[in-house]
Amino acid sequence: MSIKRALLSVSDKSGLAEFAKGLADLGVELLSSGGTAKFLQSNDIAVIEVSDYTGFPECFDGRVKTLHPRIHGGLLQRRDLPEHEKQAKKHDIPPIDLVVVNLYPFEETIAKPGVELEEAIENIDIGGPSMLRSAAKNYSAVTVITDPADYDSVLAEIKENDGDTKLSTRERLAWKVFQRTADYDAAIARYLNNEQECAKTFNLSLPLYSELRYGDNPHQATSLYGNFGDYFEKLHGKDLSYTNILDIESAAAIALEFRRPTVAILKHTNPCGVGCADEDLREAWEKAFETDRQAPFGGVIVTNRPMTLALAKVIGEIFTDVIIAPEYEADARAHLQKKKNLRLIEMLPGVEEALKQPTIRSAPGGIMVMDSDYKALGLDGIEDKVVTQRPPTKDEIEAMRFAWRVVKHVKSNAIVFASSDRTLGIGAGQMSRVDSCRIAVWKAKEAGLSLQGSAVGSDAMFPFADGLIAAAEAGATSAIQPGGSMRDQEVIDAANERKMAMVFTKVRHFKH
Ligand code: 93A
Repeated sequence: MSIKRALLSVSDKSGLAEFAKGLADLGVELLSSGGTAKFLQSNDIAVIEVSDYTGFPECFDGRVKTLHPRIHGGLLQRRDLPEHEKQAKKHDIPPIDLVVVNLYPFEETIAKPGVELEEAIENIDIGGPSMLRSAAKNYSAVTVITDPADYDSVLAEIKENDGDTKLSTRERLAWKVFQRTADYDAAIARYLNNEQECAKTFNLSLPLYSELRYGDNPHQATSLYGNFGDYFEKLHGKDLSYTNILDIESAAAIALEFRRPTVAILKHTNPCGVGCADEDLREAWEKAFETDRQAPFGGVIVTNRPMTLALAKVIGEIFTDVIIAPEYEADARAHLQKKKNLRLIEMLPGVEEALKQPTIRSAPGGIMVMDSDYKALGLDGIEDKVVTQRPPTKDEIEAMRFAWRVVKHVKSNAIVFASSDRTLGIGAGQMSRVDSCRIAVWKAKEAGLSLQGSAVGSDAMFPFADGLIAAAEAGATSAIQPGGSMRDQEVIDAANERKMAMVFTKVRHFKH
């Protein structure tokens, strides 16, 4: 039996014209779905459109093109059963001997960053796999090709083999088809499972933004949902991981806390140092870096001004994982891009709005949705919030403001020593506040920085006087904290005894 009729319906049209021409030259009648028919006709190859062949138009935006008994009957009818032959005659369903189908590019579609669920769904091919499977099931009589790489060898075989393929070839091609449709369906299932996990967890239908490099650890797979790309753009460097995303969020939040040109260095979402300057970003960097010259290794650097070549050159000297800026001057970017693995991130306009969105965390069996802490600060009317006998000097107020803006972004329990334009010592994430205070004092000493006349900021109340006393003994002359402890009076007394000025913001900035 020789091949008389072929059906061609492909998304990837490479190599198709030559193959179809070869078939037409052998006298094979060609049927094609709309786009493929147009493509072949534009290559001067005669085809019958499937809609003419079935007498039924393509409909529902092309969702139904080839799903018709005249097509599937043509593919599935057995050639060795008289009963099938009878039915084929009765219903006027001639046999189709060869099928060439490759599928809507589902995998390529979902690999695009920021792809919407709707676009992904429209790229799920139904008619294509159906034809492939019908033909592959009937491989005893039907040749089925889904890989353009098979065109040449199949055509050669048809020519050499009296107008038909060998059974062994058809069997191999059928196996290839089922492998392909299985892979295709697996990709769809994987994608929808992720979508549903997200929808289930957040009761939101956020699109998958991208799979991340990995989670906290390499064995933890992590996916990012939503519109991250609307706020941050990666200009250069390795793929982002879960910890990168957390760091980027923390870094942006700190940098945008300040109006003056600011540089902050972070590690594991905590600032190692923050510095402000009037103009020169390098000066801001120096102040930030002096706070801690060791911890920034492998860290994150952020600035709230366009990255200059001068700053790029100094920070390019230390090993950094991620750099974030609202813009990069061309020479600064070129300089930093010399480092293959360094990730360069641009903060896009509107990022402050994103930081004001609620914080979502998993909880056993559900999720917690919490207002963002980005909005509240607690510095308004700071002069009226003094609780000590001595009011703060202007400098002390500025230092307290600085300490408060930073301590808000440090993991609790958090203590920050600062002057008006820089951090001097940071103690983060300890189980007792007094230990955070001791660590901040020790870090300042290690960095060779004097805490004399500094302000100490505490993200939550001092529950006892000991933390405040430790700060005073280290040289702090002003303190800023929410207040609200049962022992507030003891803490105020300790401050008064040491002639400190202290402010109660009445706003707490725990960060867990
Ligand atoms: O939308 S579908 O799921 N419904 C169909 O009936 C159908 N028939 C063929 N997809 C369908 N196809 C696919 O269209 C093929 O698998 C192929 O990828 C593509 C070719 O369409 P066109 O010939 O219009 O470019």
